[in-house]
Amino acid sequence: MSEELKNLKIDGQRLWDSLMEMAKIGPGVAGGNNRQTLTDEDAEGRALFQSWCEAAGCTMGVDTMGNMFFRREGADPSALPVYVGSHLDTQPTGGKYDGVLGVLAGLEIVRSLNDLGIQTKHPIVVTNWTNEEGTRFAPAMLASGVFAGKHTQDWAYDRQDAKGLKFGDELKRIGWLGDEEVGARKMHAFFELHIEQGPILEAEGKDIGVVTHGQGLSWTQVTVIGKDSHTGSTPMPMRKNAGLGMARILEKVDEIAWSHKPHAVGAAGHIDVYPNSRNVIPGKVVFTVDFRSPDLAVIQDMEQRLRVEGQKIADDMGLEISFEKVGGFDPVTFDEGCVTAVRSAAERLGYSHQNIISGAGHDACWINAVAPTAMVMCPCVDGLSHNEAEEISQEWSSRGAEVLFHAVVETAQIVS
Ligand code: HGY
Ligand code: MN
Ligand code: MN
Repeated sequence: MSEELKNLKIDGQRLWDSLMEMAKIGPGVAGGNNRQTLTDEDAEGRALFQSWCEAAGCTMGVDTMGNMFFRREGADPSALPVYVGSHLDTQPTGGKYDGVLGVLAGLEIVRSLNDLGIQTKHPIVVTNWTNEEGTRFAPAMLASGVFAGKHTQDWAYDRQDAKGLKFGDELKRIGWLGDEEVGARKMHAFFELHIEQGPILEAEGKDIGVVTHGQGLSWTQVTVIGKDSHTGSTPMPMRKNAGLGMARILEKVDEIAWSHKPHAVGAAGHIDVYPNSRNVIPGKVVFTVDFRSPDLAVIQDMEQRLRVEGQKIADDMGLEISFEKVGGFDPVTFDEGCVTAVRSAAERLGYSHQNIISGAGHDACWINAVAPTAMVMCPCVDGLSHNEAEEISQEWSSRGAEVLFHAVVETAQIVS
């Protein structure tokens, strides 16, 4: 089998051109992308992806969470397909490669198999998972989570964005509410290529990350209530400053994460201050604390200490506080067989590689619960992501896609 795989090459320039073409849809303001889930820009990107996949001979299926599936037939149509993909939605100040590289590398595999006239035993299905980012509608990996049975569809449909628009209504509005039952599809395996979104591979001079595990994630939404009052005429002892309460709690979040160094991380990326007026003491703040670690016990300790310390800070300041778990998943261990397929592909191709734990969450973290799953990572410049300046080299994208190609085709088994 390995001999046949040796000459499997993708067209790196075609993949790069497709990345640049997709990047024109939902442009950001600083060279990246703002193609948030279920926006008109997301719909435009989906339509472009659909046109490319259908031009490559694939047939489309869409489920009731808007997940898109493009099937390349196999020699044995009854064999469970090998799925490969990621997400096309971006952060509001996102990069051109986060998620998109994994989806378009899946398409490049189909295009390359067509060029090479290769048929695989198992069908291959290229996938775009809806709302991986979880920015507009929390939590992250929402649609792959419903697919894996982690959330109900009704709960997902009710998720609201900052303007009070509901996920289910927006999915219908953009015309991507499919008819397939979500989660009904069964997989032989799932592979996802993703940029590392961290500094390790570039610093170590490695082209490929063989992702053995994914760290766990916890999102706790904290609401602190004080009292709106005049910033000028309210004496200091009389203030009930929710903004100050939040600041003290966020100091504590940083301390808690550092107490579990070197792996744990903690911060708040989402912060809403009310009334957010220059001369009003904030009477209410709502913010989401994002804790992560490869160790579940550490995540649970950080969550617990946030509640205890946060309550103490609020009590000392005469503030009210409430906590709501709005997202999270346990650390994952990817499938040994699929991880080995990734590692042996990198070895066969002669690409430098190392094992790595994913710092970011990915759809693969949920799909791992319902199918043998593994990820391939490529470096990104300065480890930067979730920033419009996110950058990778064309060589990194080609090598990551080639390793993905070998792992997918080895798992799908070449028959001719
Ligand atoms: O939050 C995450 O880790 C992913 O980028 N959505
Ligand atoms: Mn991503
Ligand atoms: Mn992301």
